[in-house]
Amino acid sequence: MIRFLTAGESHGESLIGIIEGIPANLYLDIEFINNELKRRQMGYGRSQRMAIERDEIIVLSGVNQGYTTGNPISLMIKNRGTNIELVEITRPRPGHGDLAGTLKYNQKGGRNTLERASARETAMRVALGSICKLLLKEFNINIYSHVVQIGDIRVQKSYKDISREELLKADESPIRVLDKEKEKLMIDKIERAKEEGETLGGIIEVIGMNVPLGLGSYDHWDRRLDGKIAYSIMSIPGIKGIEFGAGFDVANKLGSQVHDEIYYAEGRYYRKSNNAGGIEAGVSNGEDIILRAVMKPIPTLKKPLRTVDINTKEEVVAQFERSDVCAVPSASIVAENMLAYVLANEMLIKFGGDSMEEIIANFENYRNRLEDR
Ligand code: EPS
Repeated sequence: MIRFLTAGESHGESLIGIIEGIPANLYLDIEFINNELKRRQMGYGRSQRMAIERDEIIVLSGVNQGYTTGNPISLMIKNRGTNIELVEITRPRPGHGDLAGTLKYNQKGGRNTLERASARETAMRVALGSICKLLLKEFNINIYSHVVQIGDIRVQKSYKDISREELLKADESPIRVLDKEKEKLMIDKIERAKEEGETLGGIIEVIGMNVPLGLGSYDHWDRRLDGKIAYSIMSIPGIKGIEFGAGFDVANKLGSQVHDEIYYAEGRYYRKSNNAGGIEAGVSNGEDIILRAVMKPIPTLKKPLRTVDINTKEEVVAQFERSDVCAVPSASIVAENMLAYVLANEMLIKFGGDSMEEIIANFENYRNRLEDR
């Protein structure tokens, strides 16, 4: 089993992460991990802070001569953008954790909540998740993402029409959008929101390719793969909902229009549609895992909403400090890496072992058994 913890404040010295359960003898490609961190930092509409940060990992333990040892891996990312005045937050922002955190932890204000609830923490999640991505790559499992909606502008293309090669092009777009016309409209929209002191949310799509049949289980409620993925994606700051495959649209359709018919060729079962998003009864069915998640607009507004001063109880407007206008493209990279964590963990649950060699042998054995079944 893989487990991880992160620590660190948004404007503290650094972020720290510990991940355990990564098997021995996995090549830890630092360049790949740093590139994932770079992908998360990009995106039109991020705070000026992204020009300051140059996220890079420092490996503190669990790796010897480039390979994992099976020991817990600990990482550090240094914060550079710590140049703001850390004033107390006494006028809590609606939609942020300021008020609940102040009262729950008996604080003078929301500062300590802001520091930990900040999406800065997701930098470390991406670093740790990209170790999981490296593990998945050993089995040719890859994860992609793109942005399908920002504000009310939606890309019409669905996952059915997008190839792997096309998905790779999301990295070339400043907002990870695969439709050039919509991309322009979205960038204009972000620009306008910025001028107006507003913020924007959106929808991301994440795709796991070449995921083997049989990850997850229906034997108990907490082993269902879709449940585990939903939990991990919903844990990303700002995410308010998730759907798989055809998603909420299935409510409008008949059973015969929704379920993916089963075919067989060249020693394997396959489907011509993927409305299930690659999961049936909580188990991966061998098709791509497809999910979409919605992110709310960032709660820190230059054009602030009404709130109550926690000292005077007077009606005031919410506090503002440097923030993003739109972080939807970044959320897609965080979601890729949270999905990688869940899938890598499921690979170990099913094919578990202490070294990569052992896991690969278990996997091959299973694959041979499935052939011509
Ligand atoms: C964030 C506010 C901004 C973002 C930050 C998340 O930070 P600051 O207030 O220092 O400008 O830049 O995101 C990151 C630092 C990051 O690495 O993603 C917030 O309030 O959540």
